[in-house]
Amino acid sequence: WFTVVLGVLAIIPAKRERLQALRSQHGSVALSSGVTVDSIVGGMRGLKCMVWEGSELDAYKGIRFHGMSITECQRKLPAANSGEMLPEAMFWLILTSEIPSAAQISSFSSTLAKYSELPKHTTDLLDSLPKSLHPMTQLSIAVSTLNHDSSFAKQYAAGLHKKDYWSPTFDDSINLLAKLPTIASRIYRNIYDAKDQGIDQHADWSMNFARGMGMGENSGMVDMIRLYLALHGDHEGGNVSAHTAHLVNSALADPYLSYASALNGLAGPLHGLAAQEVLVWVLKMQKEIGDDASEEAIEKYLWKTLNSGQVVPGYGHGVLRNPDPRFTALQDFAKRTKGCSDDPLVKLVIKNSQVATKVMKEHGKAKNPFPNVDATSGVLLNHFGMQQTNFYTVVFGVSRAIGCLAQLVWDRALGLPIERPKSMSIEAIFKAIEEK
Ligand code: FCX
Repeated sequence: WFTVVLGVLAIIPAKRERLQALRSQHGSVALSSGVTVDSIVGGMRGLKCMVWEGSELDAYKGIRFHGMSITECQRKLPAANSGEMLPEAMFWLILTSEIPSAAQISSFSSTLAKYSELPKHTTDLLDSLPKSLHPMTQLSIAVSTLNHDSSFAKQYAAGLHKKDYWSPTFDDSINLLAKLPTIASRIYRNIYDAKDQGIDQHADWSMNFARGMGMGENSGMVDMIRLYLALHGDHEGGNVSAHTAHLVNSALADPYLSYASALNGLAGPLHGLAAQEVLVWVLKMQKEIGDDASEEAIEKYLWKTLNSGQVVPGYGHGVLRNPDPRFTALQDFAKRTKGCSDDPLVKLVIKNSQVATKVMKEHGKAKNPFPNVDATSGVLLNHFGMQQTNFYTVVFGVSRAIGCLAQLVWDRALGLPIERPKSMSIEAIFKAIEEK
């Protein structure tokens, strides 16, 4: 092991130099139509190379669900009695491009409740996992086990015609949506010893999620979960979780295996885990500089993070070049919910959002100096009673299924092929440029 490590260490500086030279000398050279060296070595930023039906992301306006902004969705989608839009209505819109009626959503919520029960092998496995295992790992494991009863896998093995793949994909997707809150809340109870209030067959998806965590009577939390699940559902297809689900499913792995893979990507700190990272970072800041910290003290704390080579969690974005409208929607929720904006930690997050953008601009590296959704989601979950920061990405994981699973249905209905982009070594790219 040691000799191999030494061998790798010896060649890292030279390889880094070659990559740097490639970018600085030939970054804008296109190797195939529209595909520059920069896009090949730069994480394929902005490369238009996949179909995604449910939503589109504009760098300045933010997310649109079949053309509708978040505010329009809040106005037009069926809502709970409290007025908060229902995430299952967002799923319907994303999948069908139609605004469902209240009656359709009420019946859909009941369907989700009806299929929410988990198979015994899944609950036994979940109950056997160590409490110290990260809840995202537990979620991904549990979702994978549902593949045991996949309609798609069974019908495919029995010789299903290609044109019908979408139908069992749809069945598995609805079944998975129904079961995700049950899995997530079981993980919550197993790790944090909460009380199970049981599934209410007449309640909506979010209420049953909250009930599974013993929070069904906490109306602020239930509404926060409704909004959170609706907002995080889809953010077009290029992000790590969405793209992973689409990629893995393109090999005709069933929706459970595809979505479990997406969850493993969501668990990365530059993606969904940022929700957890933000609150951990803010709590450390609070401990170090206090609740009522001055702008100078916040600024100093931000520079300390940046100067130690770490990212400021909750800031920056691969596509957005303005404050994230999902961030704004959550901040609006805090403003209209009694007591929320008086919470010292919520106040600190708001103050930080003003100072951080200024510091990020001065730092000059991030193309987007503004807050993304993760900058504020955790502090609100914390306000309503979910203090367990390492569970925040699980809530994200329940939500992101909305967009990923709707797309898998379309992927199979449209007969999209297995994904197989072309890769090249650094030297092969140099050679291709020379030969041009
Ligand atoms: N703090 C410090 N540096 C940052 C930064 C931040 N918040 N955001 C970007 N940068 C740095 C990058 O690390 C990169 O540095 P490098 O040149 O040394 O590699 C440089 O600025 C340019 O990056 P940029 O093109 O602006 O951003 P990317 O598309 O590469 O990355 C993410 C986008 C979101 C990964 C990046 O902004 C980041 O790490 N943010 C913090 C983590 C976070 O909040 N993630 C959640 C994002 C999202 F909302 C979600 O998926 O949920």
